[in-house]
Amino acid sequence: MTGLAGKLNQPAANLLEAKMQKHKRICPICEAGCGLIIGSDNRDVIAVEPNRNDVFSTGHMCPKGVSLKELDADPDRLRRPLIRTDGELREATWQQAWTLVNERLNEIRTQYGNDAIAFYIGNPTAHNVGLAMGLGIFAEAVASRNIFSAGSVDQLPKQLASELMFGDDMAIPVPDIERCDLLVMLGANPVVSNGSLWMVPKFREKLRDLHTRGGKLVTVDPRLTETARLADTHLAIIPSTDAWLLIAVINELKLLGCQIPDHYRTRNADKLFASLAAFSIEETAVRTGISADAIRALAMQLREARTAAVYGRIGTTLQQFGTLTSYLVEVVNIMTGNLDRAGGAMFPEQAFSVPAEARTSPRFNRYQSRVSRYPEVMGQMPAVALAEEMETAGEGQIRALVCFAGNPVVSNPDSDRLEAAIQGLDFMICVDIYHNETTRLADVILPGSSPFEEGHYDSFLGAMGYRNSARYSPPLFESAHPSEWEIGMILGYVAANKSVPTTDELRAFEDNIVAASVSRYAHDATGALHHRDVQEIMALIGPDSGVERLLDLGIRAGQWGDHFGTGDGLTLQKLIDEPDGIDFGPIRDQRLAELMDRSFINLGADEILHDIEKLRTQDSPPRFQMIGRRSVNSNNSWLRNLPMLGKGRKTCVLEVHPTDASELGIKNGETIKVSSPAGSVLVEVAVTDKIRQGVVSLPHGFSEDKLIDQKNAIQGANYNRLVSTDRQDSISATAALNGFEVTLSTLSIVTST
Ligand SMILES: Nc1nc2c(c(=O)[nH]1)N[C@H]1C(S)=C(S)[C@@H](COP(=O)(O)OP(=O)(O)OC[C@H]3O[C@@H](n4cnc5c(=O)[nH]c(N)nc54)[C@H](O)[C@@H]3O)O[C@H]1N2
Ligand SMILES: Nc1nc2c(c(=O)[nH]1)N[C@H]1C(S)=C(S)[C@@H](COP(=O)(O)OP(=O)(O)OC[C@H]3O[C@@H](n4cnc5c(=O)[nH]c(N)nc54)[C@H](O)[C@@H]3O)O[C@H]1N2
Ligand code: SF4
Ligand SMILES: [Mo]
Repeated sequence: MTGLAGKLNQPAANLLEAKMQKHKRICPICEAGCGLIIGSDNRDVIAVEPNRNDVFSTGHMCPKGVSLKELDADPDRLRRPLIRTDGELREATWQQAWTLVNERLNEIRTQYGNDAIAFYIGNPTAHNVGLAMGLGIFAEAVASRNIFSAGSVDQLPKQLASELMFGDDMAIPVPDIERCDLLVMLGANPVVSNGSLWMVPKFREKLRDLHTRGGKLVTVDPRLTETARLADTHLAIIPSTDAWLLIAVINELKLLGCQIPDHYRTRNADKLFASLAAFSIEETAVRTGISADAIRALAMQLREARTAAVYGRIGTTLQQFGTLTSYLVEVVNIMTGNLDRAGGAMFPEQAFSVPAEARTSPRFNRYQSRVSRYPEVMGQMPAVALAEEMETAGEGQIRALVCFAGNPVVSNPDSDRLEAAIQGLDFMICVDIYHNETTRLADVILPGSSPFEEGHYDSFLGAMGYRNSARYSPPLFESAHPSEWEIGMILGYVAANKSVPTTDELRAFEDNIVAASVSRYAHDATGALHHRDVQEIMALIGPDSGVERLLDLGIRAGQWGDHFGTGDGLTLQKLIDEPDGIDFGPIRDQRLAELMDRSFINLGADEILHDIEKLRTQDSPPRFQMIGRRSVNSNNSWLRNLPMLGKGRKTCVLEVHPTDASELGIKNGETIKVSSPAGSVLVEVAVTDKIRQGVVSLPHGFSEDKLIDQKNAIQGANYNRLVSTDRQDSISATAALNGFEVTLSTLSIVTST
C-alpha cells in the first residue's frame, strides 16, 4: 500500500453537497486524461464532476468518467484472489495465490525455459503507472521473448513508422490543434474516442475554435463518423487504400512545386519519389473511391494552408499497409513544412524522463517469432502469433500466460482459435479487475485495484498532449490489498528468487529496484543526473515507498525537474500541491534535432520502399469489407457491466448502407449472419447512409458469452471471431483487423442451405 492516500487528498470546489469530501484526480480510462472532481462520503464515491480548473482538460468529461462511481462500487469487480480448484475459480488468500504462482511458474520455467512464459499486456496498463512499472520488473526477471500486448492490435505501425523515419519509436507527432489552420484526419474519430496517441480532451470545442479562426477539417473515413459530420470536407475512402491517397497527394504536392525544406535534413527522398512516380492519380481514384479532383483539391489545400497537420489513427494502423500509411502521413507533413513547427504536427514533451539507455534504437526485427518468423517490434511479438506459439510443439513453445489488464479472447484476432489455444496451456495468471472472457480461463486471478486506490501519472501518453503539462493524482483511498505496483514486484521477486517474499524482503527488493533505476540515470551521459551519487539521490527521493519513488525520480531528472538540487524545479510533491496540474505552454517547435539519435530523417527506408512495390499489387476490394467503430459509452471490451454505460443500449449493431441492404433484402433491425473464412457471427442490422456502400461496420469489444460474474454485462457479436491471423500489416505484422472480406446472409437463406 502506498500510504500516501489520506495525506495527499486535495479539497476542491464545485460540488454542491458541502458535506462531501472532494478530491481532484485524473480519469484513468482513456487518453483524454480528464481532470475530475470526486465527491465521497468516506469510502463511498457519491459524485463525479469535471474539474473546470484542470489546466489540461479544462472541464471535459464523458459518460465513462461519471461511470467511475459505478466501477468503484461494482460488486462484480474482483476484490480477492481466485484460484482454480476442482475446475472452478474460487476465492483464496493472497498467500495461497502467491504460493501457487511461485510453484507453477517456476516449475514451468525450470522445465521449459523462460520463453515458455508469455506475457500479454493489455491497454489499461498504459493508464496505470503502478501496473506498468510493476509488470516491467516482473518481465525483466522472467526475460522471456514472448511478450505480447494490445499494441499489435493498435498503434505499433505508427511507432514503427517513427522508428524507420526518425530512428525513435517514441517520437510521435500530434496535431497542434490550437494553432492549426487545416487538420486532415484519416481513420480517427476523436469526437467519440477522445483522441488516441493524442491527448485531446474537449475535441469538439477545439474544433469549434479552429473553425472560428477560419480553419478547416478534412476527414478521410469509410464512415461519416461523428467527427466527419463536423468536417468541412469528408472523403469516404475505400478501406485499406489510404496509402494510395497519400501517395497521390505527395505526387500532386510535387507537381505544385513543393520541395522538402532543407532544414529537415532528409535522406533518400529521391528513392522515395522515384518509387511513387508509377502511381497515377486516375488509378488512385479507382482504388480509393475518391475522385482525382477531390485528391487534387486536398493537395492544393495542404499546399496553400498557412499551417496544416495530417493525423492518422486506428483506421490507418489496423490495416494491411499500416506502417506504410503512417510513414506517408509524416512525408506529407514534411513536404508541406509542417512537421515540428507551430500549427503543424508537433512533438510534445512531458515531465517524466527515462534514461537514454532505455531508448536504444532500433527496436525492430532484432529477433523473430519462433513459428512464423514475425519481426519483433519494440521488444514485442505480434498478437497474430500468440495462438500459434501456444499450439505449436517444440522448444520455446508457450506453456503459460500471464495476462495483465487485457482481454485478448475478445480484443485479438481469431478469438475462437485463441481461446482454444489458451485452454491448452499448463498455467495462466491474470491480473485484472474483472472476471471476463479471458480471465475466466485462468488458474489464478490476482485482483487489481479500484482506480481510486491507485495513483495516476501519464508516463507513456504524457508525451502526446495537445499542449505540454504535468499532472499527478495520488490514490484517494487506501486499498485493503497489494497495489498493482506491489503485485508486479512480488511477481518479479518470485521469478527472481523462486520464493514468496516476506514484507521485509519485498521492501529490500523495492529499495534495490529504485537504486538500480537511480544508477541508470546516473550513467546516462545525456541526462541531468549524470555522475550523481546513487545513495545521495536515494536519500533525497520524496516518497518513502511505492511506485511514486520512481515517479519522483523521473520527474526530478526531467527537463523541468529540480535535478535534486536546491532550485525550484519540479518534484512529485509540487505536482501533489497543484492538483489542477501545471501547464508548460504550447508544444515547442524545432524539437526533431534533440529527439533523433541520428542526424537525418530517412524518407526511403528499405521496408517502406518494398511495401510501396507491394501496394501496387494490392487486391481489389471484395463485395463487402468489414471495419470497426467505437461508441461514446464503450471502452474496448470492458465497462460493459456498468448500468450507466450498458443497460438498454443497442451498440453492437452492424451498419449497412441502404443500397446494399435492399440489394440483399435485409431490413433495419433484422438479425443476419456475417461470415468470413475465420468464423461467423449473428448480428442485428442498422441500415444507414452514414457508411460507404460496400463497407459494413461493427464495434469490437463484445462477446456472445453470458459472463456469470459480470451479471449486467451487455452481450453482442464478437467482431474478432471473424478476423483471421494471416491478415497483417506487412511490415510490423500488426493485425489488420479492418478491411477484410465478409459475406452477409439473411437467416432465412442460412436455414435453407
Ligand atoms: N476488431 C477490433 N479489435 C480491436 C480494436 C479495434 O478497433 N477493432 N481495437 C484494439 C485496441 S486499440 C485495443 S487498445 C485493444 C484493447 O484490448 P485489451 O487490452 O486486450 O483489452 P481491454 O478490452 O482493454 O480489456 C482491459 C482489461 O483490463 C481490465 N482492467 C481495467 N482497468 C484495470 C486496472 O487498472 N488494473 C487491472 N489489473 N486491470 C484492469 C479490464 O477489466 C479488462 O479485462 O483492443 C483492440 N482490439
Ligand atoms: N468511447 C470509446 N473511446 C475510446 C475507446 C473505446 O473503445 N470507446 N478506445 C480507446 C482506444 S484503446 C483507442 S486506440 C482509441 C482509438 O481512437 P480512434 O482511432 O479515433 O478510433 P475509432 O473511433 O475506432 O476510429 C477509427 C476510424 O477508422 C475508420 N476506418 C476503418 N478502416 C479504415 C481505413 O482503412 N481507412 C480510413 N481512413 N479509416 C478507416 C473507422 O470507420 C473509424 O471511424 O480510442 C480510445 N477511446
Ligand atoms: S473522455 Fe471520458 S473516459 Fe476519457 S478521460 Fe475523459 S472522462 Fe475519462
Ligand atoms: Mo487502443
